[in-house]
Amino acid sequence: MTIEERLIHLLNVSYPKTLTSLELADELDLEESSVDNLTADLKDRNYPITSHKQKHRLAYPVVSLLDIKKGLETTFIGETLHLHSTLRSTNAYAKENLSKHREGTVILAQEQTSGKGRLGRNWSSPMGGSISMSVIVKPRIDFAKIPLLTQLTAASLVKALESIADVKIKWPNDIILNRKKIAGILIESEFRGDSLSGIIIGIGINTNLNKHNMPDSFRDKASSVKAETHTVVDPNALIQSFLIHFENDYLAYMTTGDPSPFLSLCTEYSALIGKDYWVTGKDHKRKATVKTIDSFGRLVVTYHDTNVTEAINSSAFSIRGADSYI
Ligand code: BT5
Repeated sequence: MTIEERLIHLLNVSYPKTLTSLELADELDLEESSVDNLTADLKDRNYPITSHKQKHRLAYPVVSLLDIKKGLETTFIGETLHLHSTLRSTNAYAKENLSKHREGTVILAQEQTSGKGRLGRNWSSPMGGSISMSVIVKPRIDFAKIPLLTQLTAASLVKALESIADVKIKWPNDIILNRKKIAGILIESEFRGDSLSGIIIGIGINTNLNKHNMPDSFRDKASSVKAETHTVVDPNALIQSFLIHFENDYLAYMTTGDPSPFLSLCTEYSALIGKDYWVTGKDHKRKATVKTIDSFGRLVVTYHDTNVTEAINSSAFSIRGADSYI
């Protein structure tokens, strides 16, 4: 455990109160001047710390391994956790180091400099106000069932978030609050030859992010939990809750092979079902009514032009409102 991690933990525990340099120095067994240098360095790196006359506090709690581990009641998911201050992408890092890590290992970063979305898109994860997390799993699974893990993860994430906010799922991988995207899921599979070496479950959540820290390009369709609920989120409690739900849901699916529990939750919390959207494929854009999610995790839609009902695949289609994101 580095001094930096211990300092963040102390500030998390005392949040929203301040701690003096002297109090921190005593706890960390450092000189007061070293504490001031350390907090100044963290501020330079955009950690949300404010300091005034040798008193320090966080603007909101930030990710800390000590705080996640405290009371984490899982058996293997999160048994090993790694937290990096900066990574290009937690998914890319997990992929590069897949063979070194056991199933259940969780990689976290305070910020990503090149976070990945689906289909080559970018994911923005500035310092402090967001969760960037990748969970490594190594299941024996029929390859056709891998896309279902996106729905499983969405269900676990909704269970973790529902006590904080009135969230919905925009199939296949967006978590929505007040019609704005507050979290996204990116599942990547790694193969060696014909065999699956592992699956990386990437999750990005805008917890305490300020809207002005989001790029202009998607500010109108994105938000954070704090911006929508006006309540500060404890990212460590949220990660803990997600890991517990994910472990339960994943183990149940691996044991029974039955996706219906998480698919029915995805249906129940769907932001799309019963409404009309534009369905965009490779070479068409058609108006359709969204009916349900089928047992393969596909979205079932009825096209308005032909009245034909079809199940569509998440890798080939996207769903948009007439003139808005949803
Ligand atoms: C996603 O892609 O929503 C998947 C996001 C997964 C991010 C996690 S973070 C940890 C792990 N490591 C990674 O490198 N990635 C995963 P997609 O559905 O393609 O959405 C991407 C689109 O969402 C972008 O094109 C933007 O329009 C928008 N976007 C980007 N950053 C956002 C943010 N922070 N909040 C809301 N929308 C965002």
